[in-house]
Amino acid sequence: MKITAVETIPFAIPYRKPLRFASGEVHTAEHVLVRVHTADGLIGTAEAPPRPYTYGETQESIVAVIGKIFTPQILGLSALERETVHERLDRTVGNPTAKAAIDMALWDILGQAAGMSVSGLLGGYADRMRVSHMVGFAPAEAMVAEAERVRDTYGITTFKVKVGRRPYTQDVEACRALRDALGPDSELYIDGNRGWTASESARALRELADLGLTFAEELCPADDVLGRRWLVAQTAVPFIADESATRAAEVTRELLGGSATAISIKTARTGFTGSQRVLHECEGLGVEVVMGNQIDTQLGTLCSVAFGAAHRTTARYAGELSNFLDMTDDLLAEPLTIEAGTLRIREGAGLGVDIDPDKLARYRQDR
Ligand code: MUC
Ligand code: MG
Repeated sequence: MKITAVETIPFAIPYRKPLRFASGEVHTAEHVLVRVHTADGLIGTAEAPPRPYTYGETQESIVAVIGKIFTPQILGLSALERETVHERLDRTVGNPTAKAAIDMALWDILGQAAGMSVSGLLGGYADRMRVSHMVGFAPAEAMVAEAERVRDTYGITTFKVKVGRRPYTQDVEACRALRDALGPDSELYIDGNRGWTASESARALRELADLGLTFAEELCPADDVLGRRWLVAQTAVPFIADESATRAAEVTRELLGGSATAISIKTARTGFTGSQRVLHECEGLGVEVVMGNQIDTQLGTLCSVAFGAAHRTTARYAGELSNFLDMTDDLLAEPLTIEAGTLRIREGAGLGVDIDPDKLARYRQDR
């Protein structure tokens, strides 16, 4: 299982409608397909979705760091030597989605070699997850119409509402309209992508107090250290750290510093190995987690559900697994389907990824 090559293929697939949130907007999935090859002919596949405004990665930086820095350090290692692979990748700070894609491709290889699904290898807890849908910025009526369409078409009843606009009252109005339209049985939580100040967040949460929100995520910058501690101390709903807690050490800092009381786990940025470290840390501390979405394509979504369904703690809440629905197309030959509000893992060895060669030829940007 000696690693012989790491391929990086930038590709671009437009969204049917852009996703807008406080730290940016996405019109086209400009991601990188990562394929790790081994001497015995196995190929592990994953995707790296750059979020320039969140982590500073771009398609170009991912291709460069994998090609120039990471690949030369891991060529010749066995796919089984994951700890050594990580020791070498971790010499470089940052670049979370580039590292995560290599990690997940290695797990894909392990699964294929063992003849077992990655989800089974990781923990094998469940064969599916409940799905949560992320509703981006729009006028309140349009956000309600989207949530109702997604509920009626896919049976999804959990929604993460993007907030963080100014004035905050427009987000309060949108959340209230969603609760009124969806009724008490739907689950709602909010994500501010650092858009508000701590005091705006506190005011908004007071005005939303009767809506029964399940979580509030990253409402204000974690760098406003005292402001965020002050906010979290007075907040009755669990407060999720997402982009402020991208690896186990940051999770420790946010939780022990009192700036978060729950954690978003994204396989797109911590792979499977780092996500397990974060998960086990949270379990040890008794902190709840949610499987987040890095605006993944179906390939990234397959990785999220493989991890989320594998463990009891990640399977507890609905995972953010539906944003590929807004894309015009995808690379997977066999599309994912959400039914009765749930998404199943892929059975079969490894991740069960089948890239459609014609679609890859159409969307790749390096030829
Ligand atoms: C999220 O949970 O924040 C939007 C921006 C980003 O970095 O991830 C998404 C979803
Ligand atoms: Mg978030």
